[in-house]
Amino acid sequence: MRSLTSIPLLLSLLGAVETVHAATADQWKGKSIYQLLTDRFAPPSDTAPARTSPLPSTCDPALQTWCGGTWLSIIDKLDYIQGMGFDAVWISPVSQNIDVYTPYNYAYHGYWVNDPLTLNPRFGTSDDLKALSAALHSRGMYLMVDVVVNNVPGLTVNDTESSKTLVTDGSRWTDPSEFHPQCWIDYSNATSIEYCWLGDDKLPLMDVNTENPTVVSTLNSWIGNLTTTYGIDGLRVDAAKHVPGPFWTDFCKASGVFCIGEVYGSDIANAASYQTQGYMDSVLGYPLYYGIVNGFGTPRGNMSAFVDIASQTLASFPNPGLLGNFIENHDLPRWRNVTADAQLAYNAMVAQFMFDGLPVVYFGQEQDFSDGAADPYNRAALWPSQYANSTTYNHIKKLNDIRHAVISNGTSFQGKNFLDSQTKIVASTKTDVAFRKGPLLAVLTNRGSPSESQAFGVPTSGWSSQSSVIDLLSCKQYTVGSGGAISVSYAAPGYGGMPYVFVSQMDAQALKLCGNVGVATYVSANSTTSAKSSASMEISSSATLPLVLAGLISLGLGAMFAIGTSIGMDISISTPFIASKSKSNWISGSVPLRLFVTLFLVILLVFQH
Ligand code: ABC
Ligand code: CA
Repeated sequence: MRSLTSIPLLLSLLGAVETVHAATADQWKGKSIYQLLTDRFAPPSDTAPARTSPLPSTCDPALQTWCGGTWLSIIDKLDYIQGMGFDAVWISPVSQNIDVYTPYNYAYHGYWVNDPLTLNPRFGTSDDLKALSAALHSRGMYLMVDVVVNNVPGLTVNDTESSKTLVTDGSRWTDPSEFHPQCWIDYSNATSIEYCWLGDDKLPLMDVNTENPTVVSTLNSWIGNLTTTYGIDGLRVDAAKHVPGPFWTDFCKASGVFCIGEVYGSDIANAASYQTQGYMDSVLGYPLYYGIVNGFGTPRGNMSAFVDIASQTLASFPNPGLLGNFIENHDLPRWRNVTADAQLAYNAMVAQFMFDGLPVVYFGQEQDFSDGAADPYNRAALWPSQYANSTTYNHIKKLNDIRHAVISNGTSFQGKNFLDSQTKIVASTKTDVAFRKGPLLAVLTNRGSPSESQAFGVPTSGWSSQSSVIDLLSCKQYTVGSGGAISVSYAAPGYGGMPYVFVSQMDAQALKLCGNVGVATYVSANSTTSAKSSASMEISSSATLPLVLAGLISLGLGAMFAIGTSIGMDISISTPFIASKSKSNWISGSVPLRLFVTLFLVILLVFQH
């Protein structure tokens, strides 16, 4: 009897636990986020019927109209997102939009919110949004919702006329006191950015008076309700730079969850002020985005600009680990529209994932979508891609896997783990950059796909000379050269300017991302050219015979050196195995030691054969 009465209580308690799923900045640390537009990510299905009728026969982004995606249809494709290793999904704004034809067509994107307090019926019902939230949580994933409070669409620049339209449109704000007086934003003036209007005279985005006490209290109690009702874990705050900062401090506190703001622009100090002033937990990494565009947007682009922006970012943000790092979004050109070169794109993505911050991948990036130099063409539906298991999909999976593995293993370097170590740029040239974050060393270039018999030497990798390291992207093994130098090759045909993510061999074994990379089981190199011209050593298990020969040659060389040095000759020689920038340290070792090591190697290899 007693147990029967407690069942409903238990269920309601479980329900409460289910909906109250707020996540703090600390809990978001280390997560990676998939950004999607609800209308365009997944098509209607039997379990997710369309809520717009009729739908266009094909989803042409130029039409700027609804294509049928809903909160329920997102659930259909969560395997696809989770399969890439994402921890969180950021969806379009969930609130009611104007539902009329405008000079820019329809509000399929969800940003023309006219009532934050009501859900957008085009995307589903309250139960549907709860279902999406529950589906994500049951996978251990987070839900991030985009929120728009700065502006509401007006349809006319005339304040009084606007008020009338707003009433008939069902707008939350209708009284002129709830808006800032009309003026268009002058981007050279900080006050204007906060108090004037976004949009244009064809579709004004009326600036909400975020100092009006009624507006403020309505918004603050709404956001607290929204996050608890739907179990929202984080907010992407639209147009954050257009609202005076102190408003956000209270709004984000009221939300009870992690807030990441959109501060669109390259001004690092301005973006950093959101963290330093405590306006919100973090911002999207617009400055770093411009850095990546400069550094990796064009072959042999401006790597020093990347290094500059990256260093300033690290110096200016109190918590760069919470920045949202992206290389495309619904307002920007597709990355593959910026660059057609696959290796450049791969390098940019490694920067996005390995730098301090939370990687944010915009849906379609994993399918190399390249149509879309601008809104609305950068918002194509994903379904024509058939959710293919593309190369880039797998690259992203690999990068997420690397992050998960180092985070869950607590892999550390000099006593600091991945999340607690700040990115440190350790070397750069006009075309290359190497940065360390904890146990990982990313070595990137903007040379592009064509191969060239060139190498990039990182003089001090942080690892000791002669130790073994693994590139987690190719699973190839390298030997660190003298003074801790690592040098990478760009000579592999078709793989020219490839990226590298190194980890010590010992850590690689623990991470289990490259099979068993033990001392005796060297991973086969897929290109001998890269091994030869590479400054570093790669040993293939199928290449024992050539190695025996190499050993014998070395023995000969060793003997030559022994004789040469004993008769006072100054011999300097560079072998194909040794970093071009650094000379072999075993060549500079003592003669008996050299001979002994060579002999030992030869015996070992013959045995193995
Ligand atoms: C509509 C049509 C488009 C048409 C456009 C004029 O109107 O759809 O076809 O071209 C929503 C919709 C859009 C819609 C707009 C306006 O509303 O999604 O489709 O465009 O009706 C957020 C959202 C965005 C959303 C809104 C509005 C805000 O992400 O999707 O748009 O709720 C500014 C805002 C930023 C806003 C962005 C679109 O506009 O700050 O919040 N995004 C400079 C400024 C930025 C400015 C940016 C673009 O231009 O500094 O503040 O963003 O206008 C660098 C500089 C930067 C500079 C860039 C361009 O160059 O360092 O400072 O940014 O070098
Ligand atoms: Ca404003």
